Amino acid sequence: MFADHATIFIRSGKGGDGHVSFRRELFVAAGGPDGGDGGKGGDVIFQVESGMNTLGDFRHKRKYSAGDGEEGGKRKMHGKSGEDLVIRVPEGTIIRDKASGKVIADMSGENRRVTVLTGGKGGVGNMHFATSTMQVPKYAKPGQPAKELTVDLELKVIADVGLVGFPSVGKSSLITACSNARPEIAAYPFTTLTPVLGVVDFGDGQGFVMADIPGVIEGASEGIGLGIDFLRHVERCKLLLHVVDVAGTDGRDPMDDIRVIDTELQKFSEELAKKPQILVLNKIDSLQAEEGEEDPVEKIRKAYETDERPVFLISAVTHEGIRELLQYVMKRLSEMPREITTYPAEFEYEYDKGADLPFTVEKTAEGEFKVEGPRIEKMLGYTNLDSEKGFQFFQQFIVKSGIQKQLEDLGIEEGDTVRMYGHSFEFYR
Ligand SMILES: Nc1nc2c(ncn2[C@@H]2O[C@H](COP(=O)(O)OP(=O)(O)O)[C@@H](O)[C@H]2O)c(=O)[nH]1
Ligand SMILES: [Mg+2]
Repeated sequence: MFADHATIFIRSGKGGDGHVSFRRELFVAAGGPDGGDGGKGGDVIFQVESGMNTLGDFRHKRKYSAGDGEEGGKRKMHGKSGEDLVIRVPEGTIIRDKASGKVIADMSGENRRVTVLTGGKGGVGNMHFATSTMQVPKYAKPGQPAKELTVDLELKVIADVGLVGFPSVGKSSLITACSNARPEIAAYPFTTLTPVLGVVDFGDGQGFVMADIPGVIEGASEGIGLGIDFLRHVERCKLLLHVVDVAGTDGRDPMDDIRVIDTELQKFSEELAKKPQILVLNKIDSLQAEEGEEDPVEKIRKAYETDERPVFLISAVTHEGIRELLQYVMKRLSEMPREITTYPAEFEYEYDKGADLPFTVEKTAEGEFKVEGPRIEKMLGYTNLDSEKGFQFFQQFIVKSGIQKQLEDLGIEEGDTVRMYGHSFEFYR
């Protein structure tokens, strides 16, 4: 089946560690430090690939990692940088942080190439640590850790005009008749499984993009069948062409069809239902006036036509009426703002600088616990526990770092004591 969403795991490259080494020269027992810097980790970059129109590739591969930076070397050798990873996506893909649902980037409009995770910086080598008092530094800075994120990808195609309607009403035939798109056309439902975009060219750089999406079936907005997955594609369209089989092929009742599609759009979203719409009555070439029955076109006009939703008669087979329809569409579009709906970025990667440093949590006596390690030392070093803000930060740290969970696993109770580097706290949830 067509994929218009996917969940993947992305990871930028770790920075290479700084190197520890010393110059070795003839007749010199121990030269100065000459350990070089680590290379930078690779970035994870998303890039729009024209012509790509599904997220299908992401179903087979779910993990994406950029290259790690290499460690620095002897003789001040700089470590090699890790390779950037470029992930290609169709235009209109929205990248979200899975945990929070926040938008990281909407790959549409100006956003053709976006760096989502930057690689870790390389650590500096021991050559930078020599001072007059420390001439043989045996330490270098480790590279920054990799950044990792699970992201949801969602494709909402970008088109000015979207076709909606039941399967087999002639949507694919219409887009074929008026654009460069060549979707499958068949007498049975569900032939169109991927959204197809076509350019309707009016010459002189004038024109618009039309999207053919799979037919909406009854109950689509409740997730029955395929329909609902596809309705989201027309959310960004400026105008909907609601295509109807006015000839009532295979016993369809066009009056019923219009009512059902209207309710499905309404149920999907208020916004979709309110989008400017044109009722396109297709297959007028095979319309047969039944003896004694009211003309279906007249019936539809009476029941559904309004100033906001005009009715057009066409035949996607004989092309009758298509010119007039397209000219009207152009006119309506020209009255609308040019921009497409894009989603602003709202997510920023929170980089926990000490996350790679270790700590330990232990029970030292009945009702007494001790937490220590470089990660705690570092945090206490930059946190002022006497200020309200500082203390709030400290409390969040205890939860976020997993310390609280570990204390609870060790059976801590309210009122117990927790010691950290000379501070002692009473534990409350
Ligand atoms: N007579 C007639 N048949 C049409 C017309 N448009 C489409 N069809 C036929 O209706 C069937 C479904 O068409 P298709 O474009 O695949 O419908 P979709 O499912 O809405 O994309 C095909 O057999 C088409 O040949 C039309 O204007 N007149
Ligand atoms: Mg189709």
